[in-house]
Amino acid sequence: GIRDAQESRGLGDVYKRQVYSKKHYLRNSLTELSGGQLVKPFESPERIEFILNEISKRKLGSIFEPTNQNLDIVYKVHDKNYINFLETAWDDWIKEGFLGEAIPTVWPSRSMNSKIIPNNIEGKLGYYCLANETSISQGTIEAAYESVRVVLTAVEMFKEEKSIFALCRPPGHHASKDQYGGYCFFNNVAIAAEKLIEEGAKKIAILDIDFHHGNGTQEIFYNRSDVFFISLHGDPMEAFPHFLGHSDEKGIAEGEGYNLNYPMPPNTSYNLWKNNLNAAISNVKKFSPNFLLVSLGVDTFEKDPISFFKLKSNDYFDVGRVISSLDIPTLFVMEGGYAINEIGTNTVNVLKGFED
Ligand code: SP5
Ligand code: ZN
Repeated sequence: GIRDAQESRGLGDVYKRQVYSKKHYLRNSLTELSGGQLVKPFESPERIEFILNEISKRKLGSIFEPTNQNLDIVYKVHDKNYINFLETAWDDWIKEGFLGEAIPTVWPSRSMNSKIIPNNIEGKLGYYCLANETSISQGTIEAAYESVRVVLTAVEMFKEEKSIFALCRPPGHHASKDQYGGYCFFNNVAIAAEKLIEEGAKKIAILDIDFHHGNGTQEIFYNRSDVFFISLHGDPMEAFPHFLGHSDEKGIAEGEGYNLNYPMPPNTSYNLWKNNLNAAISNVKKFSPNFLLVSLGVDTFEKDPISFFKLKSNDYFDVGRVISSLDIPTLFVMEGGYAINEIGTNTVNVLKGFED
């Protein structure tokens, strides 16, 4: 069952600690624009429930609720106007009398690339959105803040634990300083990194193994050398988010050399993927960070409905083993994974492989 974080503090619990909030359910959008249709979103509440059930079934360890957290840290990662927009978007949309969920229809795209933020909600949606498969619905912002509380509670557990799992939902790695999309609103893993740095950490590595490139995380830390971002993902020439994630994106200014992308083609199987994981791991090792944050998506799975890699359920044990070889305090942060029936198995396989 779910225990209060206070309850077992300092008891030398040998099991992994996990943080989960049932309030993720507040993110319960009904529509995703996909293939020209409005379909039931792939990023659904059931995802996290399946993972939670598998954690209990396979006795992975204690599950904690998030504690009260100072959310000011969100302002260090995201733009103030963007946060204000997210907080008011649903109300503004409803005030216009619209009947569906909030979806933008127009953007400040290349041919009218204005930096002036419109007052009107339809204009604002276009300004702050990077991918409009992601509808904003009632409760979205509350769930997004709860997802941040989950990751911040997990960060606190580094005081007692070397490896932690934050069951974040909604996910975060596509959210940039001032844009939402790809099912993401606040960049949970970036907020965790910023929190650790605020508390004195000098060097953080973020290893993003979600199928999709973590464009938001890359953008947030692109000019910084204290956060090394490394991503394995579907080649943006063929896959979402389409406009970032190429191998020549190495970082800028002080951040040059602290961004690394491993794009891979359709039908990539574990053999090639693992070669790139090993290369990524050896770069993390050279960097020698105080903490490793893993953006953990299992949409690399062969049966994922929106992705094109071919990893098998058993491969995820090995993924966990390889990451654990670094022997660095590690926080796993949940990102994507849409093959509902296997999402629990695949996620827990990574964590079990890591433990062993
Ligand atoms: C966190 C995360 O994994 N976000 C991913 C968001 C991807 N959304 C757009 C997906 C479009 C995929 N279209 C491919 C259809 C394959 N039949
Ligand atoms: Zn993904």
